[in-house]
Amino acid sequence: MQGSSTEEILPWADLPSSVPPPSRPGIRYTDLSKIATARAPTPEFFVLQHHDIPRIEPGSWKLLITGCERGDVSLTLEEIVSRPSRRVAAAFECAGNGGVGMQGLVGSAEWEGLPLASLLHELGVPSQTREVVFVGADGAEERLRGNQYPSRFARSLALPDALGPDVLLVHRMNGAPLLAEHGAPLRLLVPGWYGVSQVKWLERIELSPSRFMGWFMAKEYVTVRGLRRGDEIEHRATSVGKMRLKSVVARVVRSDEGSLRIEGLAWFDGTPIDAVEVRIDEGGWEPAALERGSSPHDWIRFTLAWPSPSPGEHVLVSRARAGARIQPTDSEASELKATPWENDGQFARRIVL
Ligand SMILES: Nc1nc2c(c(=O)[nH]1)N[C@H]1C(S)=C(S)[C@@H](COP(=O)(O)O)O[C@H]1N2
Ligand SMILES: [Mo]
Repeated sequence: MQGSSTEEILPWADLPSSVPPPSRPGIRYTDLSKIATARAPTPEFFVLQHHDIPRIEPGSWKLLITGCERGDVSLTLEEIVSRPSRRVAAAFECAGNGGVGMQGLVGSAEWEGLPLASLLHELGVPSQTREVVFVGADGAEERLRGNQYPSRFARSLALPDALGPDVLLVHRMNGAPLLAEHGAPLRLLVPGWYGVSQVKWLERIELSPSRFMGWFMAKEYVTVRGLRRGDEIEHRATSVGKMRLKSVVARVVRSDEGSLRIEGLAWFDGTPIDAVEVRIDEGGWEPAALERGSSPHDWIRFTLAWPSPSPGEHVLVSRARAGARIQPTDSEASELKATPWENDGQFARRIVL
């Protein structure tokens, strides 16, 4: 799968020759057609946040941890970086990813940081703790029962999820210090969860005996989905959490000998992906070759040779499989879903040869 310099990435017929610019400043899409390595280089990794990127002075920055058995503890960056760190390759997708940015709100990187579990065990977790709340430095006014109050970007995890071995307080990304746009000096990584859980610009971690109902847990990033209960359809709202099984065709490459190959990416919540299949036009589903990353949380690259395509327009689509799960068609995925979040449907691409 090593690309040589004479290989050509063919243009899609379903999008402009480059990924369209995002609607808000400070936001960047991953251009999936440029991903030649199993990992997106940091400059290609998408950037998204809901408020302005905060200015943080790393020298005066501190992380405050409240509600531990030791009481409230604050740590400098030096005190965090000097503790033993762990590296995890993990991909995450924004739960709002879809056609607008050509599926470009997804990325994969090698993250390095302090395992949250080791820090919390050091500081002591009181027995009444139900959730861990992660609070960023950025924020805006939030509407609560008719009134506006200043608030911070924040998300919570149930305690068992927060104590997962790969949940990290990240200070390095792809072997370099974390960049401001990705949450420097410290961000949370929760492998297998949608992007909204990966809190950037962390300033406070709270051990809490009660459920956290902040804006990005209970108001936004809430998926509404119809569930069939016998003859009835019951609508259910759930907070965006673990990622759904998904794959996308990213590009078609012409090798120096002239043969074509279809390449793409697939990701899930840490459950192993067994297969990715590709369908060309009205043909059957063909199994693609898989190139796995170094951890079950990394995305998988898939490749399928396309030996003798006819000239003209073609439609390419992929679907991932994991155990009994199959990535749904676009109409199956959207049929009972009333919000744009967790868009896991198959994504058909058009190309003209
Ligand atoms: N503090 C803070 N963290 C945040 C956000 C935010 O608005 N503020 N956005 C979240 C969302 S919705 C996504 S998809 C990811 C994007 O991470 P990235 O910019 O490093 O790709 O950051 C998450 N962390
Ligand atoms: Mo997101």
